[in-house]
Amino acid sequence: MAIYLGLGSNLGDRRQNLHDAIFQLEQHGVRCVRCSPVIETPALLPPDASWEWNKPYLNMAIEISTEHEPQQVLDKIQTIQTTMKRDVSERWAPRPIDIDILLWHNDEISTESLTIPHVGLHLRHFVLTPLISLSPSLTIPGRGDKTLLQWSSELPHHIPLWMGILNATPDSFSDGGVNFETNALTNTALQMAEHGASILDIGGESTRPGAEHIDPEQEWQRIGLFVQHITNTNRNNFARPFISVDTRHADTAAKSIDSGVDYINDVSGLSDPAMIELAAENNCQWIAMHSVSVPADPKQILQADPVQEVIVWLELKLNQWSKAGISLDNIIFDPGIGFGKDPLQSLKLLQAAGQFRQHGVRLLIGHSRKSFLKQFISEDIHGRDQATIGASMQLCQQGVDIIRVHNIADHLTAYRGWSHLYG
Ligand code: A4P
Ligand code: MG
Repeated sequence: MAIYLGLGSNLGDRRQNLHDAIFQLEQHGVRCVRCSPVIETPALLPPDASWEWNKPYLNMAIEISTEHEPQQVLDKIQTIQTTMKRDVSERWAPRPIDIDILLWHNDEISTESLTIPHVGLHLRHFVLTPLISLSPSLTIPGRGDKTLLQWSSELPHHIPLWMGILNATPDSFSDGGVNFETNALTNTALQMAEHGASILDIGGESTRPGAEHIDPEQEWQRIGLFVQHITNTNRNNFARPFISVDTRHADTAAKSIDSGVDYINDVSGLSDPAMIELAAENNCQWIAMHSVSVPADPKQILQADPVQEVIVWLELKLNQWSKAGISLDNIIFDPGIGFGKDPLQSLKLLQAAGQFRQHGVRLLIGHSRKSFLKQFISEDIHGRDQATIGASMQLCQQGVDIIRVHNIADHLTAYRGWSHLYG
């Protein structure tokens, strides 16, 4: 077990406030060991709140280490909140910063000023989503053996992490070529983060049907400068966008990890033993996708019930990865929409998405602009984006942890509308 804090801000420069608060915690001897990605969340309000309080939050969680006792950390939190001009006169009023102690190892503490685990942690997505991105299999002391992933699956709706797609490929199927330069990539990345992407996924190899194979050297030539630039720029930023590298090459994955990326997105589902070894040795997050062939080959598709086939594959792989020494807390499963599935099979996988989360690992879905959408909408990218957004809202309902899309700005707008109706 470890110690976790939750942070929220819905006044002023929210991202800067989160960063400043963690910086100040460090000055007070509360060291940040790991940060979660930052998410935007609709404000949870008391029943009699004024409409002016309804300002969206940015939330995140951090794992800390400290020599201080819990009450001393609470005192330091309150000092920081005061320094950052937090008005505590009204409970749940908008605030530049709120810092809560969520978990303190396995301890259960109940004093006049402190309740740990934090009350309501298991019922709030704005706490669960960031915590799950750090430690999905954590249990809550005093609340049985349900994991955080299971607690969140039981809630009626969900706050996902939005992952923005950045293609550094001249032949990619959707925004091919546009982002080929490091500067252009950096601009798009910053824009996506501003629009609400928690994670940016950069890829140098197209995996669309018929795409050309490239070797790891060519791949790194396409993405290396950008990856190094963006990780260096954000190295000391606690509230930074997280970086993922989309690669099936262990060499590229190793270079990306050395550069400080947070996720490796492997469309071959860790099929290369060198990738498994790398995943076992590094405490990075790994997205493992089910596929029948990479690049996708429309002639090679699953033969039976796609949901069952994918679940059988997942169970087999989880067993294999765990035997190889990979922590399953670091694995994110992707059923691979369109990779060896016909359009109807892709739809069935999307309809059943929530089920995959019952296998103890987080779930990512990447359906954005894919060709199965052509079955029921017009050909153009705009139409595909709108159909993608419609499907994404249903995926939020099903509890998908990470949704990987091209059009972050429109997704966040649609999501704000959808999520606010949950109150
Ligand atoms: N206190 C007791 N236990 C703790 C603990 N584990 N950590 C006492 C921190 N404080 C704890 O807290 C009020 C008192 O709770 C403290 O003096 C301390 O002695 P506070 O953080 O100053 O006040 P608050 O935040 O207004 O109340 P509370 O009960 O902590 O509420 P929450 O849970 O922080 O909820 N919507 C979104 N989307 N995102 C948010 O982050 N936050 C809130 C506040 C409401 N809606 C939100 C969010
Ligand atoms: Mg609070």
